[in-house]
Amino acid sequence: MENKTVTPHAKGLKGTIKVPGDKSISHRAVMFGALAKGTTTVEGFLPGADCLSTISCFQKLGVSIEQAEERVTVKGKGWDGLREASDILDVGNSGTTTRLILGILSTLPFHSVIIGDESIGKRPMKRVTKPLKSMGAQIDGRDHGNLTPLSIRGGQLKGIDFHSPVASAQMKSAILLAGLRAEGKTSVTEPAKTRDHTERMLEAFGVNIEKDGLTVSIEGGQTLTGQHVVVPGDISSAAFFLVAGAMVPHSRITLTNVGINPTRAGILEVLKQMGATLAMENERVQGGEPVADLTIETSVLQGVEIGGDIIPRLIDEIPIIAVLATQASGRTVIKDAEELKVKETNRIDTVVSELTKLGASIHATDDGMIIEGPTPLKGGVTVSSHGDHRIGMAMAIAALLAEKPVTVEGTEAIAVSYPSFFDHLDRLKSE
Ligand code: SPQ
Repeated sequence: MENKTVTPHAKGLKGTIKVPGDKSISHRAVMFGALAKGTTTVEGFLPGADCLSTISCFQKLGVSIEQAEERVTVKGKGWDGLREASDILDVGNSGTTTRLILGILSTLPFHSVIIGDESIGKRPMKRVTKPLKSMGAQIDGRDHGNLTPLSIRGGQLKGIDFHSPVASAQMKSAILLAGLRAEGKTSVTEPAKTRDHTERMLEAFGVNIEKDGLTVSIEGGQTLTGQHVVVPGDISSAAFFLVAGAMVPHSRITLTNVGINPTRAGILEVLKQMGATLAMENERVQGGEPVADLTIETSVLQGVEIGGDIIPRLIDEIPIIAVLATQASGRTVIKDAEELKVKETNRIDTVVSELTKLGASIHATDDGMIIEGPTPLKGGVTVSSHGDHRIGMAMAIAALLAEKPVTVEGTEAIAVSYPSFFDHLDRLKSE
């Protein structure tokens, strides 16, 4: 296990950072490239551990994929070009790889086995395997097909009209991908709008999609054609430095080329509501996704209430929003966020336990947390990532404001989504 001691840095973070490529979009670019006919080239790919797991799974399924840093070339031969793997498919720590590949494998007339790490082994897959089984796929695994290892035998599926009980882009995507090869129409209706990268990118690959409010529908039998995909910077990675810039005194940070897709940009609304000085420049559309350069400065912050439909639009940013809330005046309430319990860790428990070690006034609720601020954060303690990249980064940012150095245990997890995180942090400290 790797540990990192982060020294406080109250004298300010300054500079410009280009955050790495969006994780959700990088996964989809490789997957859709593998399903498409013709070559797909990806620029700005995130070479994080999760996206490398996606590449390795599709290579095992017979797809030629070359990756060098942020450039990927996928030589797709269409769905029929995928072959039974001679080995198990290891998804590592990646929930996105697991759930989306389940949708794809359900349509393929051969046997596959998916495994992942200890964290993946605890994450619920029935939310995806149940509807896929009702479409005709044969899937089994521990806990009646809920937990990895999962064994899949796919084949000809029937379209479904699925009303999802939880707002999850991974569920929506898995079912739509299966629907692409199913007989008839497949519809997914969500309780609240989730990230729409699958819909946007499938359209760019030539697929016809119908959207009506919270319902997305797709006709089976459509083909994908290889594309050039430009991946924007990941707003979920930018979030750590947006928060650092807002709360560390004397800071001014510019983050360039950040994806600001409204289904992901809830953090920007929350920062503004909390009083952050945040500017957005150079708004443009790149590869079907809106992007902008964001500049944040040290700000006077107030607590807020966050709940309802905004939650899926900032679910992965809640750990770092909790850190920000420790420095805001008054109470911050985060509610309707039960989904935090089924991420890489139970992020309600891990955020509350680690911020408590730093002296924050925070307590868990059934569906979120309540934080009272502002509180000074104490140093000289050891906190843990619990193997969760977002918890590791949130703790490293919190440590910038502590009274003494803080040791963050398990920092290797950060490579899942932001391998250059500490290099970027050091650069902002030194400018
Ligand atoms: O891929 P994984 O492990 O599920 O990653 C996380 C993360 O914090 O990076 C969640 F733990 O992001 C998910 C996100 O929470 C990525 C994702 C996607 O790319 O479709 C959707 C969200 O998950 P869900 O379950 O709400 O659909």
